[in-house]
Amino acid sequence: RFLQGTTTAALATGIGYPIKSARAAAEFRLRWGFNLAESHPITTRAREAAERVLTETKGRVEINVFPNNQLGGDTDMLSQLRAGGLDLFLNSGINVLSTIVPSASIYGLGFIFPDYDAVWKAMDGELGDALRLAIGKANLVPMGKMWDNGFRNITTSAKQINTPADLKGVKIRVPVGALWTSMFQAFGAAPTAINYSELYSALQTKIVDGQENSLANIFTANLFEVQKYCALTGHMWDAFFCVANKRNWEAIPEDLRKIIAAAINDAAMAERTDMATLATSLRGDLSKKGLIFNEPDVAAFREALRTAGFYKEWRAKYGEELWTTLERTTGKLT
Ligand code: X2X
Repeated sequence: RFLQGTTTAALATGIGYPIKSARAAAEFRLRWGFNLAESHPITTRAREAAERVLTETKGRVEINVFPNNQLGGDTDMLSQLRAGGLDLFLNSGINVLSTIVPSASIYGLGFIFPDYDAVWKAMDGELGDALRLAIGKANLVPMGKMWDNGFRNITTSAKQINTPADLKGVKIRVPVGALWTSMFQAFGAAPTAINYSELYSALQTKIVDGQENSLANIFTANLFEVQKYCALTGHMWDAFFCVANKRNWEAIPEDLRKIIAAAINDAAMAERTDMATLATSLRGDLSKKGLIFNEPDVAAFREALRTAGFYKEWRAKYGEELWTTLERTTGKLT
């Protein structure tokens, strides 16, 4: 490929191009998009992975990282990924990815993981493997390790949420995935599915009164500016799959693919540690920003889901095989 015009011109004129721009053009240029803010650890670790890939492939593979919905919201990015304009996409299995791989959302069922040990045992194990298999059948190539998106808590602006009854009729934003809408309907709230790219403005203009997310996202997306209360419900845990467009991925030679996958998976592991570290300080940081925290009785929220028939309904949707795989790691749920 003849893509070296800039380099040649820079050398010929002797103007001070930094060394980086003077390297030979990469054989493979990949676009990697996701919704998280620039300051989120996922972005930092994704950029690190891209640097490592460039070094280890001796410049043959250049990954361009587009955080913060720079390429459009999740719904748009998923279309771009499927069409091949986007090569790599980080997305929650409960979010838009579930619109093409419904089973990928199963780990988002409310209150199924007590802590991170339980989470990673399931997602790095049999349950995660089953979901990666399902994603593979949809012509997407999942990397082996998921990226932590945290346990989720509910924020609101008008009133504090202490019990499930407090959620009655509350207009709450949820991501674009059927499980999320279903869960907040089961709580008695009025959920609206909105992409993360539109979340800040939806809260600011009061299209919705509240939302639910990890403290890391509440912090890095500045949601504390447009929310007043945070109820520490920890109602579900979420993470991102890194998925590649199959055709584009298979066009890359095997040895280079190995380097890319290893760099991405190592970055995911480092990001998990970042999130664990952040978890110890975010509540304090957000309090300083004015967010008012409360710790509701979480059992009441779980009971509200059970009473509404939420687990039964989703058991039927996921099917007995996947449900059994899930319960092998979580214990009996219904
Ligand atoms: O959209 C969200 O709330 C986010 C960033 O947490 C997800 O992608 C699920």
